[in-house]
Amino acid sequence: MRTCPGLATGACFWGVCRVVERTFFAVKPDGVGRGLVGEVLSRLERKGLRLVGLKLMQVSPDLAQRHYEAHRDKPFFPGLVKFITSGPIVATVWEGRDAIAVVRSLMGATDSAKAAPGTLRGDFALSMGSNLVHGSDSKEAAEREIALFFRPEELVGAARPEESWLYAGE
Ligand code: RTP
Ligand code: MG
Repeated sequence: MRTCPGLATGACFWGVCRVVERTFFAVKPDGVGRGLVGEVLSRLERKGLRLVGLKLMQVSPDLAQRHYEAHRDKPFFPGLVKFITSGPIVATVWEGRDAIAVVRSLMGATDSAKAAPGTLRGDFALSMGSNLVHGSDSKEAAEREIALFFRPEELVGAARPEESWLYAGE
């Protein structure tokens, strides 16, 4: 595989070029505090997604408010900001085919008690508030959230040798 010239997040396999999607994904303070970082990230790695950004960080109230600005008027907003700033998170960016939808499906439903077994929330959480992980829910959100948490130079594309097996020429 090689990176396509002219495409910010493109890739070529056997001469076929495709646009690869990027998404923002975070392990929330409960996941870090419960020692589940490795377990969580390994699910995305095993799926075949490519890790292109990673940092352990403390979210400030200002960053939390900007990240969750779509929920600013909701009654749960103050609690959401309090929770996401209550301890370190692991902020990541992943790349791959349909990465946004793929990560959302690996996460499971927002209310962990209702999340399907086999999903991250379904297997490791019980709560609506402390629901372990965050993932961008649209292309616009992914672009916005990646830019909020990472500088461009912090994102590193590292091809995985087995990608020729992961993508059947798509
Ligand atoms: P996230 O943004 O954290 O990845 O979660 P999500 O997309 O699955 O859910 P979203 O609708 O974006 O809500 C953001 C977070 O707010 C809390 N929430 N509480 N009490 C409630 O009705 C309620 N609804 C949402 C959850 O912690 C959710 O992760
Ligand atoms: Mg959301």
